[in-house]
Amino acid sequence: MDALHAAAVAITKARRIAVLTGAGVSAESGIPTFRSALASMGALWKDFDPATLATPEAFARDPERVTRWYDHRRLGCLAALPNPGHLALADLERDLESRGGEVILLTQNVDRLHQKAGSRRVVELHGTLITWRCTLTGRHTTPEPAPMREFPTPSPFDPRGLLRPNVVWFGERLPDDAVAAAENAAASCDVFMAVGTSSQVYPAAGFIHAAMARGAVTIEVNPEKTPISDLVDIRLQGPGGEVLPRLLVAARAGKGF
Ligand code: BV8
Repeated sequence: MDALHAAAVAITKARRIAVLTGAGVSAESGIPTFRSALASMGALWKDFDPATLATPEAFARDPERVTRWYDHRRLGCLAALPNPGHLALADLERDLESRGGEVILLTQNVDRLHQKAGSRRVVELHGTLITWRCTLTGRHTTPEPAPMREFPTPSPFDPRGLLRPNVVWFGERLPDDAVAAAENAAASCDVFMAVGTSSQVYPAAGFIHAAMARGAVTIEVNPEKTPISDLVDIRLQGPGGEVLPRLLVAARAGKGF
C-alpha cells in the first residue's frame, strides 16, 4: 500500500484528528515561510534574523522597525487567499463532523487563512497578526485593512502606550488555553498530522512527539525533510496544496464520507 493510501485509510478510521500546521501551508497563498519571510522585504531586512526580530526585546529596542515589519506582513495576510491545502483541511473537518468525529487544527500561523478557508476548530498557538493590542492596557483592536499611519503606532486606548501585534514572540508564553487545547488534542487524537512545518519551534513541535509517544498514527506533509520525517508513521512528500486535496479524495473514496 503506498503512503497516500495508508494515510487515507488512517483518516477514514479516525474519530479525532489533530493537525499541526506551519508556514508551509500558507506558502502557496504567497505568504513567505517564516525563515524566508525577510526575503520578501527586500534589502531593508537583509541583515536581520527574523528570530531576533520576533522578540519583545527587538520591539523595545526598535519599535518603528518591528512595527513596519509586522504591518507589512499583516497587509500581506489580509490580501492573501486560502489555497487548496487550507480548503482541503476545512473539508476534512466537515467530513469528520459528518460522521461524529472531529478535527482540531493547531496552527503556528498568524495569517488566519485557515479561518478564511472555513475551518472552525482552529487553535492559534502563536496568536495572530490581524489583531493588535495596547502595550499598556492590553486592550485589543483590529486595525483597518490599510497601512498603519504612524510607526511605531500610538495606542488608541492610552497615549502613553503603543500598538503591538497579537502574536507570541520568541521568549513569550503561548496562550494557556491554546496550550491546554493542544495538549488535549495530542493526548486524545487517533491521527496527528504535521503539515508545512519545519518542526523546530517549541513547545508547538513538542505536540507531535507527545502524540507519537502515545501511539497515535503520525503523518507528515512537507516537500522537504524535517527532524520528524524519519520518525512519523507516514511521510507524504510534496506541497500541501497538492497532497492534501489528493489525500481527501482518497479518504472519501475509501469511506464514502
Ligand atoms: C516559549 C509568531 C517560554 C511571531 C512565532 C523548548 C521548549 C520551549 C521553548 C523553547 C524550547 N527550545 C527553544 C525554545 C525557545 C523558542 C524556540 O522554540 N526557539 C526555536 C528557534 C529553537 N520558543 C519560544 O520562545 C516560545 N515561547 O517557549 O516561552 C516561556 C515560558 C514561560 C514564561 C515565559 C516564556 C514561543 C515560540 C513562538 C514564536 N513565534 N511566530 C511571528 O510570526 O512573527 S514562531 C514562527 O516560527 C512561526 O509561528 C512558526 O512557529 C515558526 C516557524 O516554523 P514553521 O511554521 O515550521 O515555518 P518554517 O519556515 O520554519 O518552515 C516551513 C516548512 O514548510 C518547511 O519545512 C518547508 O519545507 C515547508 N514547506 C514549504 N513550502 C511548503 C511546505 N510545506 C507544505 N507545502 C508547501 N507548499
